[in-house]
Amino acid sequence: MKKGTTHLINLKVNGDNRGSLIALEENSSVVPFFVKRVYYIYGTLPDVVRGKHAHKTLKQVLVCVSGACDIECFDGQHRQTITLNNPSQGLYLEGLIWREMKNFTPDCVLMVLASDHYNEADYIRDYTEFLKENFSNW
Ligand code: T46
Repeated sequence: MKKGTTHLINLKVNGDNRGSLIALEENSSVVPFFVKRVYYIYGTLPDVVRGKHAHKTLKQVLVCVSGACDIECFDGQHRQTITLNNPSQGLYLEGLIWREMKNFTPDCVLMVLASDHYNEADYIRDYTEFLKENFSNW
């Protein structure tokens, strides 16, 4: 299975005296895949931890379009926590990344662009299985 990668993307803001507009285009340098699904997460209570899984093949770009939340990412070797609190930043996730989303503000709306339809078979929800898959990668 593919080793996990994450990086932050600065999104181009089209701003004028009316406010701001950000456009996301599929198959571009910003969203490097064809978008088959968009979903968004909101109304998450502040003490709730979401995620706790990895994906086998899915590529995603996460954008916090309102409010803030922390995304904890673990590629099997390195752990990092990325705070998404700016709609002009996206977080790219690909390959084997164990992700946990936490510290949602009440106004948080986390929008996700995904490279494939929802498929439960693409999830690794068991942490031991994730570590085993990763171990065979290093
Ligand atoms: C991810 C992180 C960032 C669907 O029916 N369709 C969908 O497209 C999705 C994403 C979920 N669901 C159902 C499956 C569950 O019954 O919605 C319920 C909640 O999903 P889940 O517990 O997987 O949600 P999160 O917030 O833990 O994780 C989600 C994504 O599932 C996941 O791909 O990377 O956001």
